[in-house]
Order: sequence, then structure tokens, then C-alpha cells
Amino acid sequence: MSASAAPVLYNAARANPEFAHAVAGGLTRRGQKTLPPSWFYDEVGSALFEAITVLPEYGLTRAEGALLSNAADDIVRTSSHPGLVIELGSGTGTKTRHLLAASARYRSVDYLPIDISAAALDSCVKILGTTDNVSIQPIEATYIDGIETAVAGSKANRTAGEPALLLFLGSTIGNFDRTQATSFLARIRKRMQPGDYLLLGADLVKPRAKLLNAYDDPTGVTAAFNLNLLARINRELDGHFELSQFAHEARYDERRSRIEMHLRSRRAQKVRIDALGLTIPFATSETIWTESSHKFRADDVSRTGCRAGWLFVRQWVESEWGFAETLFQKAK
Ligand code: AVI
Repeated sequence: MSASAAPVLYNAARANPEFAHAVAGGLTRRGQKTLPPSWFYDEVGSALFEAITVLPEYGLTRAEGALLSNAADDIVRTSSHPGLVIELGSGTGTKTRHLLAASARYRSVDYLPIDISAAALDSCVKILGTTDNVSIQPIEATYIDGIETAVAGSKANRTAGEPALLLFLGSTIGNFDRTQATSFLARIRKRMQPGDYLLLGADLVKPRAKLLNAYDDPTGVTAAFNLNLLARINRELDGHFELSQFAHEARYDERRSRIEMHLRSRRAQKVRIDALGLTIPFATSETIWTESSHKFRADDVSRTGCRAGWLFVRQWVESEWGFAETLFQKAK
């Protein structure tokens, strides 16, 4: 995505310059307009995402919770009872509870959740803060900066050769395309120590109707989550999007095993964004592509990790919904 074309005249008093830049770049690019999914998660978006995770149609979070709860002992035994657990994009950390409790039965555990949302980290500390034998040190940062901070900060406390367990759960890996996913997994491997483990959660391919229902639920929660991106532009960048003039759309690209979320303009319109000094034209039915959610075959997940230089250790699969946890290790 090119973000260089548009002048970004953001209102420095209120706007996050990175958000301003992403919006200007994504909405002025030639061809398909885009907005990156990382900007879904302001306070409203995070609350809507929490609601999505309990929808009957969105089985992903429940399946992963059940898998982690059933396999927690097995996972911590296979990853050498880690005393250091680092989690990328922890959110509220609800699913992680089982793993921490299983590891903390053997030893004291340092848990370092990494998230860009301070609100999510606060809830994480509230939810997991009372787990026996677990000490939590939240890190408010992007993934790569957060891992660097976590690994550097924990060096002094780590006995040499004692492996850490890095968690990347929730199928967030599916929000990258295949090439980006491999290069991201390679980048995080570089920052970990030899012998460290990675547990990667990935949603598996399932029938089209089941997927479309999960990303276009009849209650409209996912639609609200998607439309909130426009509302966020209105709030933070003095945008003039009329939300009723855009529709949430979920599509399934079977060849790429990918759900796409779009916001479709219901009519030809021009939308002013004051803080950016931009007016964005939309044709009737033109869309803004806001998210891709790639789905995996179980052996795809191990192949993707191995292509990034990780060694495959073991995989656990929940087959009712279709979800896999895959454990990798960095070579010693
Ligand atoms: C965070 N991520 C893995 C979710 C997903 O399923 O791609 C975000 C989401 N988008 C719509 N519903 C949920």
C-alpha cells in the first residue's frame, strides 16, 4: 500500500499521525481503496470485537479456548514448562489463562502480554492478575518492538538455556497474506533465543456458508465492527462519513481460502476528511477493503512456520469448529 501520495494535514492536537497517514494512503490509492485492520481496535472497536468472540456464529474464539483448556498440560509439558511466557496481541488474555495456570503448577511464571491497546492490557492484568504463581508485566507496544523489549528485559532473569514460550493466538496470523505471514514469523524468530518455542493459533478452512455467517452475523455486530472504522475517522480526523451510506460486506475467496471484509458505498458520493484536507470520491458500489482473514489447512500452518525457519514440534486440532494450535521451536 502506498501512503506517500496524499498530503497529510492531520490535526496534531487529536489525531494519531500514523492513523492519519494510513487513512490518507489507503483512501487515495489508485484502484482498490484499503484501510488496514490494525485500526479497528480503538475503545469502541475493541469492545465490538469482544462481542464478536461470543457470537454463536463466530466459533473461532470458543474453539481455541476449548483447545487450550484441554491441551494446556500437554502444551506446557512439550514446551519444557516455560517460566517466561510472552504473548503477541494478548487482548484481554482470557484464553491464555489455561496455559499460565498449567505452567504455574510447576514453577513461577513471568507473563509478558504485548498489545498496542492500553485498555486491553488493563483488562488482561485484571483478569489474570490473581493467577497463583504468575507475575504479569504488560508491554504496550507493537509486536516487534514488544518482543525486543520482552526478550531484552527478561535476559537477566532467565537461566541460560531455559526456553521461553511465545504465544501468537486467535488466528491473527490469518490477517496477514501468505508472504507477509512467513516473513513476520521469520522476523519474530530472529528476535527469540535458540531453543525458544512459538505456539501459533490458526483458524482452519471450513465451508463457505459457515465462514460467511461468522463474518456477517445476523445480529450485525461484525457490521458495526467494520463500520466503526469510518466512525473512528469521523471522530479522530474530522471525517464526514455518513455511516448509513456504506454497507458491510463479507466475501469468501475460495481459491485463496480468504474471507475479505469490505465497506461498500451505497451510492456515488464524496466524503470530506477535514483533518487530512482531503475529499474522497466513491463510485456506486465501490468498496474499501478493510480486512483479510486467511484460513489454513492444518499442514499449511506447519509449512508456513517451517518456511520461516522454525522447527515443527507438534500440533493440536479442535475439529468441531476447525482450529489448530501448532508448536514450533527455534533451533538450538
Ligand atoms: C483478530 N482477527 C483474527 C479476527 C478475524 O477473525 O480475522 C478479527 C475479526 N474480523 C471480523 N471478525 C473478527
